[in-house]
Amino acid sequence: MSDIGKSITQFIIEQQRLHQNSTGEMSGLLNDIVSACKKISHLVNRSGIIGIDGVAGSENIQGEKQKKLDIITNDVMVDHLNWTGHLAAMASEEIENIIQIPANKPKGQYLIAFDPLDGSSNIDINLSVGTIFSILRCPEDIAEPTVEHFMQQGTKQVCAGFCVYGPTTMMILTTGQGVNGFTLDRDVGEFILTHPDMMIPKDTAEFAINMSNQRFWEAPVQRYIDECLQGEDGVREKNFNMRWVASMVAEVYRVLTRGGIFMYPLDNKPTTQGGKLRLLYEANPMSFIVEQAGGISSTGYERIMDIQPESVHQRVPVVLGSKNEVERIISYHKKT
Ligand code: P6P
Repeated sequence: MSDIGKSITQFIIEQQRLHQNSTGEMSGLLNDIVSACKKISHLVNRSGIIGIDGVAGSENIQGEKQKKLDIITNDVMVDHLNWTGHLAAMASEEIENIIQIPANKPKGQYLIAFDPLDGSSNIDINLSVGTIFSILRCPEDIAEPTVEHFMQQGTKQVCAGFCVYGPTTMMILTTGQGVNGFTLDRDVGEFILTHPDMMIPKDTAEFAINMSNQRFWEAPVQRYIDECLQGEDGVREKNFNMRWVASMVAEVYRVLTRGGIFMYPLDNKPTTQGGKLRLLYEANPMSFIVEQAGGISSTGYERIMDIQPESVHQRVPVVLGSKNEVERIISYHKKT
């Protein structure tokens, strides 16, 4: 019998039962994240009505102008997660240092890194935004985790997910046994399994890249995009479509549903700090999901989930999506 229609709460608990020594901590943490994302969905949907859209007048550690919702959604994540006893510490795109669990609250065995509202530049133009999260184990017997405890390769993730606040609110989740998509049923306030076992088509004719950076790209990316633009008259012998939403959650969800390539490659802009996207709470969780759905996620030169992180807000180039297409791009990088 299909699992479609099953609630995310039931799904999480049944997944837990697949692991014999499970303590239920992960299930508890995931349910806390689900509650936070439901609250964020509500706030995003009402932002214009209750006056929390627009800019906050401040900058984050990234030097990016913060939206009011960047700060509010960060607080929602922290307030939903810092008291439940499942986490040892948190890291957020919006906060420079790691976030400790309050001394009077119980600690748990997991670490979480999150981007509370990815793509927030889209808030005021009513395009999709989302929350991305990555869950790691905290090394044993650590009373107060430090940045060093977050410096784990993406292969060490025990769970990754994102919630996309679009025409529908969807939660996409992996714990290493495939990728499942849940749609928020607002009438009952529960995420319902609508997209079980999501798999990325191995081939595609659709790429997503910010073309305004073209003059800054390295040769392999220039070559790949040029060939796509030549279409059926060129070596690819087929025409390509292009999308760019400027919201990674929307791009990755599209890739999960119909295939494609999403690229934010290295460029030689003076302001570039090794890439645009952040490793711990954007590239790694999305890479875990993409690989679990049969795709590939690379910098062009190496598998993203193999990178040894060196800092919380470290940036990396990202090329992810349909297996055969990413392999072609990787081959172009190898030839360089
Ligand atoms: P650009 C959003 O700020 C983000 O981190 C990703 O979600 C998105 O893919 C990218 O940056 C958009 O970057 O340079 O096109 O605004």
